[in-house]
Amino acid sequence: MTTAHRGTDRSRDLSQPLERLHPNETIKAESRYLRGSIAEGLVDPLTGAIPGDEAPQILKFHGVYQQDDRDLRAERRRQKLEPAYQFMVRVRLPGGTCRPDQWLKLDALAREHADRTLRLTTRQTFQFHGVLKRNLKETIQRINATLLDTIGACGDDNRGVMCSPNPDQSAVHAQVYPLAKQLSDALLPRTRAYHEIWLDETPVAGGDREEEPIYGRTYLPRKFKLALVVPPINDVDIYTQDLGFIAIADGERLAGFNVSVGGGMGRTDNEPATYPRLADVIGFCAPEGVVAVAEQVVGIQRDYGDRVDRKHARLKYTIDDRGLEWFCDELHRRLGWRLADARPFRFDTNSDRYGWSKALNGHWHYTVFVENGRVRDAEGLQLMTALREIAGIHTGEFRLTPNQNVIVANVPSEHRSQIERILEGHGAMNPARQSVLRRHAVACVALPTCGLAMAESERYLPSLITKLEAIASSCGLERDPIIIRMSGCPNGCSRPYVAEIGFTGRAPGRYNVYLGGGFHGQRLNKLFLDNVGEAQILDALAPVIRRYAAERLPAERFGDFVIRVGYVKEVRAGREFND
Ligand code: SRM
Ligand code: SF4
Repeated sequence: MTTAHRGTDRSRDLSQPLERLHPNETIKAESRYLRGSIAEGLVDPLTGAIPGDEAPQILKFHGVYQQDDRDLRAERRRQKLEPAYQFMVRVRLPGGTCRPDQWLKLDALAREHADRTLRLTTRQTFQFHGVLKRNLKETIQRINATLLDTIGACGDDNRGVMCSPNPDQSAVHAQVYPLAKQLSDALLPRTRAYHEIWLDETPVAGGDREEEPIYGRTYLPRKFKLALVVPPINDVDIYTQDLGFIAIADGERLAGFNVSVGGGMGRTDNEPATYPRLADVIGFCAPEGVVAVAEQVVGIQRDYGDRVDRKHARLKYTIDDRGLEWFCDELHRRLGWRLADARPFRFDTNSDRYGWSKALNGHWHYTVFVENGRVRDAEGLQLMTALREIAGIHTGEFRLTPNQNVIVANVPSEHRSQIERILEGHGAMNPARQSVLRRHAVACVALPTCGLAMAESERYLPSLITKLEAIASSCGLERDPIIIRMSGCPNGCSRPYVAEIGFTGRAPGRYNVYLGGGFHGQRLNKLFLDNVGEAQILDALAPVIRRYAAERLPAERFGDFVIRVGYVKEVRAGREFND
């Protein structure tokens, strides 16, 4: 299959005067292909920030966010000091897989230049928090020295490509994973800016006249996310992705992929024109067609995505505004061929299976529970040390999961007991010790690093879960999973709008509560409580959970139950979310 319509620098932005567009469009257009003033800002001794309004925007394309420690904000202001500037660095890790030697180097970096933690994200990668400006360049250089990088991990481009990480589930996994890397590389910005700024590559003569064959000089209107999934485990939450490839097996052979488009979580409170949306499955393509489909979907979004209003700029709105039929016609026209009819598939969960599981090749995988993705050493649980020691002896690889856990993958039988001893010695063995609610919970980072957080998430969900556990066990629900996700603001980084119970932060200590998401990510939830504190949350949820225990039908999931008995209305499309 060929790519009949490859993108060139003919983005819709070039046909419109820049002043009518969102200011970020001017920043991108004038950045000389993502150079901006980053290099100058890095050596400015007067501030811990990279100064200027544009540099932090361009920095994101390099996988770096300028942040400040929000725990210190008020005190610093009182002392008339600038905010405690620091940087978050996100690694590009297609499919969430890395080698033990890479783990060891990232672990060392986290202890030397970050906050002595490794943060595993909901898109299967590592984040470093708390990196100071003076250490930023060395941090990125050392990530590159591990043969990983950070380009395209953030910004208005294709983000980290996700892929179901459980290689033991079927022979098809081995055929799907390489495509994650291939897609990530195919959609990478081509500018040499990254190499010049961070890796001291000699600037290309006339560097600002580079070509970006896929993106053009203003890149995409907004971030773009894609994932590959292998049924029956929807761990990547395929319906929340801008573009999804759902593997279809023919026995042990990968026959191809169903293609899904138009998923997204982000919304803004009190702005009903913004809403989460689940992707539509639009057809089937052979494995050889995947890169072409991705390039053309990105091209459509580049040319038709909204460059005026960033709250309306994701692919989900392009599709809802113009219609799915229009989108499919445009895709087929650009491809020069048509997707075939979608094939049947089935999901049964979007969660991880913890502990040991046996792979088809006779090796073993151990899924380690990492509460809310934070790998650190704490009293009674030295997870960071345990994983470092495992990395020191492990002959397989590490796979990060979209639920913020890590799989010690491909362990030969003879190494099993050694791995167990290390985990046991550091309090990290046996995830079954955790309650079933906790094992199915996800929280975004939020405070103190996230500049957009309105309420706590990662630091608060564990204690809320303890209280919900007490309610669940008081009515005999100790063994029944309920998918719980919390985000510190409505942006939805923990994908809370597909959770059976979703929380999003409104203000310190206050949350919206959503009920009724599908157990395997197949349905959006619906607002149940608006802007409430913990006491109201527990008062309102306790009777719902107790009634679920008493009145559920055989095998009925919590999300289905709350709709059947009328706690919330079923949401069948993103546009119904705010009704
Ligand atoms: Fe996210 C912005 C953290 C996955 C939707 N997200 C942010 C920022 C960078 C805040 C900012 O812009 O200043 C957060 C940095 C916090 C910090 O201190 O680390 C942040 N997002 C995260 C992570 C680390 C959450 C986590 O706990 O794991 C995840 C990193 C993923 C990665 O490795 O690339 C993360 N973010 C997601 C997801 C889930 C997903 O992609 O599967 C979503 C929902 C899906 C989607 O995009 O629709 C998500 N993040 C957002 C949004 C809302 C986008 C929108 O369309 O409205 C923002 C805000 C924005 O872009 O303006 C955001
Ligand atoms: Fe920050 Fe909001 Fe994302 Fe949480 S959901 S990490 S608070 S942007």
